[in-house]
Amino acid sequence: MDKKTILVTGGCGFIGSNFIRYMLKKYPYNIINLDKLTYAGNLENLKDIEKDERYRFIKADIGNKNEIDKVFEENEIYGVINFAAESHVDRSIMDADAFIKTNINGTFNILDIVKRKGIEVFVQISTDEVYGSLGPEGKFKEDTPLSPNSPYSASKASADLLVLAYQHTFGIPAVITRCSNNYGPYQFPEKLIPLMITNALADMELPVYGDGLNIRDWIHVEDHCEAIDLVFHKGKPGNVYNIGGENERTNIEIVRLILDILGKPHSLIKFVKDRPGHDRRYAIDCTKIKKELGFVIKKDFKKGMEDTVKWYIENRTWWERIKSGAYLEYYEKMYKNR
Ligand code: NAD
Ligand code: TDX
Repeated sequence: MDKKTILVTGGCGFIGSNFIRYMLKKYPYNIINLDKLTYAGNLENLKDIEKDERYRFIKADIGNKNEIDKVFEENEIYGVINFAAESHVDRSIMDADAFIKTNINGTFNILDIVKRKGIEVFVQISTDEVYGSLGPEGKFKEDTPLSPNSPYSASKASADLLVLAYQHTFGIPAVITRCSNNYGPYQFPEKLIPLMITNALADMELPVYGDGLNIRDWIHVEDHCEAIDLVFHKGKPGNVYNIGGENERTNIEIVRLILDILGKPHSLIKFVKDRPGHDRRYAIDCTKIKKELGFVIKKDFKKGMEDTVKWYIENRTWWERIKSGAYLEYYEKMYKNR
């Protein structure tokens, strides 16, 4: 039985928690979840597996070198998957400080210990946003030049460059994934889909930025987890793998779909002031991961959205607790008088 230990950072967030659950179910690995528990990190996201003897949670900050070094000193780590990040574009526009500390310095700290310790595989979870914005035609390929537009995407692009430089110079076994917009259970309700679902459930306005015609390429988080699994086990060091849902939608289409699934009126939609520097369109060409690693997109979008809406209906306590805490202050700052 394979008893190797994987270190997952940021496992108390949306994608990380889904990934840990997915990996424990599929493989015999031990998993250490290292998370700082920022506003976005929630131990409740993994409540169902917290007693699993193959799982361990460590509260630590990837921005703190000593804390990271200690985890590597005390454990024999086979592989690392770095999800830990500040992940919300709007917050990076309000204040980018934490984005630099976590997304850039934090990634650097991990790379440095990975170099010193010589682990077997390192996966950096990046994003399609590092490529910038597309016009009406074309898709992002792995060799599309990096052209990040927000403090968030610039911090993720910086981390990508560090990862590639460490791989090139020191030969560390690093790979990068760049995925498009995820949706699914446990997504923090500051992001488009859970914000709109939870606002609609509370009969609140649905704030659509600008003309609502910005386009994102949506992928269900389970499909993203399968893609990361493939990259972790079969990815070639020094390579970047794009991951996408081949599923381009305008924001307004998404918001209307949510209202229709819930049977709520479209009059809840409110067009508000646009996000500064708002990227117009993202679309991912994921031919490489499909051809080289056998990635298959499985989740049908309509079904995935229905399941997701159902999850938020059935887990009202989860998001009501979030929305009544410090989130309230954020919501006021971001949306009041917009
Ligand atoms: P999230 O905000 O839901 O979760 C981030 C997690 O990282 C939280 O648990 C938080 O506590 C933890 N964290 C933050 N700073 C930390 C630090 N300094 N040390 C340790 N832990 C820290 O984010 P998410 O949506 O799950 O995204 C996970 C990763 O995937 C990010 O790297 C993000 O850039 C990338 N990504 C996200 C999407 C998406 O659509 N959500 C798409 C592509 C890529
Ligand atoms: O209230 C809103 N109204 C609105 O119109 C919010 C929160 C968003 N939007 C728009 C902005 C975007 O065009 O919806 C679209 C999606 O917004 P977000 O959910 O904030 O995602 P995005 O900015 O596209 O970034 C996401 O995808 C890439 C994730 O948050 C990132 O972590 C990931 O890297």
